[in-house]
Amino acid sequence: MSSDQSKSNSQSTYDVLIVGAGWSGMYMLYKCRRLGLTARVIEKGSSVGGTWYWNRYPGLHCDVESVEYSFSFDKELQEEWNWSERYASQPEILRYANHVADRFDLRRDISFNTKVLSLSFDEATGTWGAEVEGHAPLRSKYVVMATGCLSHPKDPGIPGVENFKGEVYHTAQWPEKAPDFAGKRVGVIGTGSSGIQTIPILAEQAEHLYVFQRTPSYSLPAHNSKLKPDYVRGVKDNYEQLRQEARQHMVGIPAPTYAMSVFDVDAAERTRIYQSIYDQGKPFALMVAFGDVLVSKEANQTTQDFLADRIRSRVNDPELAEQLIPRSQYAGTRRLCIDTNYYETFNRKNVTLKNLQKDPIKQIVSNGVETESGVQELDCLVFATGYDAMTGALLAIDIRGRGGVTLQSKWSEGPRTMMGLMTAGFPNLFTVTGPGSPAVLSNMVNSIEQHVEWIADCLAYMGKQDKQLIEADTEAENQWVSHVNEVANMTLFPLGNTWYLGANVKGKPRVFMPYIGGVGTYRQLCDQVAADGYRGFITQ
Ligand code: FAD
Ligand code: N01
Repeated sequence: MSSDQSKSNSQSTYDVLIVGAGWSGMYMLYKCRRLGLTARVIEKGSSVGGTWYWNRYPGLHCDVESVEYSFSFDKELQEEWNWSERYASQPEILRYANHVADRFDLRRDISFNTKVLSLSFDEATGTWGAEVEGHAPLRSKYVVMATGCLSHPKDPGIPGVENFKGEVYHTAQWPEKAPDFAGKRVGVIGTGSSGIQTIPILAEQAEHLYVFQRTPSYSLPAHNSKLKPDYVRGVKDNYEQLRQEARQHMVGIPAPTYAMSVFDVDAAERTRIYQSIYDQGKPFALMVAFGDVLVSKEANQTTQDFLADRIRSRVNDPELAEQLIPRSQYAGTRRLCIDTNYYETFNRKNVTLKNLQKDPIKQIVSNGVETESGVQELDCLVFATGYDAMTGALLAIDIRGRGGVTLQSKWSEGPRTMMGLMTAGFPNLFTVTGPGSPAVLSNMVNSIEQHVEWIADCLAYMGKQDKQLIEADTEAENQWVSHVNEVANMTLFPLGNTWYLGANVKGKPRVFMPYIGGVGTYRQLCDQVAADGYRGFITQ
């Protein structure tokens, strides 16, 4: 145990307990200090970075441009950090996370290799008690859950994994020491964003790569490149304006949003617009290039047709190309992927597509994957099978609010929150990017900053007003949940089988979890609630 850690173990009462040391937890800690509050961060991992600490798989890059997928709260930080690539790689983003931690001396208030197991609210004292693996119990007035939306890997639900005699990896728990795939037969299960990014690299390393695809995804070439110093200078000179635009934008990036219908232009013009965005490698921009792509099936069909043609143009074997094209899936209702050479990888001789829609997996056996047609022998198995998203990390902790009611029971039919920030019956417990907020549909750093700033302002308000408790009002929460559903039902999103709906996890209630009203609109609503003395929240 480090001396810092033993010091932290001796003090057990804080103003704020923060769970998680990704972007959300780090920035929350920074804000707490600025407010003069004592805070302790509990983090499972051995260092900061969250997503970028755990996901070390080869090929991982961000899907929002690096100059935008970064903190804006400190001008000097923004000025001194130089991104080398348009879409930075995981090692570079992790270096940035470490730089932020060092620059603001955050580590002294973070306990690494510790895990929150339970949280319970004591009504007599109005405080939270935490049981923490690897740490003495803690007590705090406030708790901020910065546990991440995509941090709890889901169980792939394939029988027999324990019988496999070869090496097993998960993209979300990738070892620090890179595995050596040379001369080996490697199988990857999953073709979402993680699979699509790592498959081209694994194909270069393995003797033979077998891609087990159940549902194909739409992907755009990233056209990643080194950033030129004069481009970076230009961004920095203009940063304030770019950040302002991002804060007001539907998905948190500084890009135009168009109200025009895809049918306001002829087919040639439409293709020209799609192609121009595609050639720039901008997945978010593609979905907001027209106002109706995410709300009209007919409009969306034009995007699907365009993307399907692009897939055909990248794969030599026409029959194989057809298998890589998503069917019955509205483009953009799953997060669009960006890739480097994903479809081209299937032109390699050492890559085989295993189409699970035609030939489903029966089980994992000692020497490989058994599908209905037989066993594919493998030396290594890589799961890129995704997450129990948005609620997984929260519900993995035994959280008990007023009257000992558990969060699991309150959310048994799906998460219920007031604006993704708090849930009624759980006073003084905040969620960063909680379900009911638009975060996962956006540039998440932008959304995280907005949430953390709202929570910090709320804590400052509580102090100034000498109030002890704040919690979501049940009636306001019900109205928010209805609003989230109402807005979602105006779009194509609820029609997908996606993690946004919990559809990827067996037994999970099927509820559209994010708020799709847009980052800019949501920010204004949150600001208005605060300006109205935290309307929809009960304070005392
Ligand atoms: P996280 O980074 O997930 O951090 C949560 C932390 O909480 C983790 O370190 C975890 O160990 C810790 N934790 C959880 N439970 C406990 C517990 N009980 N006790 C102690 N610690 C706990 N978003 C984008 O906008 N653009 C991108 O390009 C992008 N790329 C992504 C790539 C991948 C592979 C994944 C999985 C997600 C990506 N995302 C992206 C979403 C990404 O999760 C967010 O952008 C962001 O990093 C989330 O930060 P966070 O701090 O909220 O959560
Ligand atoms: O997970 P996913 P992910 N048998 O859920 C398949 C962010 N992210 O880690 O759809 C066979 O998207 C599953 O198939 P199906 C981003 O927000 C960003 O890839 O269930 N297959 C699917 O193909 C993203 O949306 C980046 O039929 C099984 C895949 O596994 C989110 O994280 C990079 C299976 C899972 O895809 C999650 O992405 C990475 C089974 N039993 C992640 N179980 C960037 O680019 C699951 N699958 C920035």
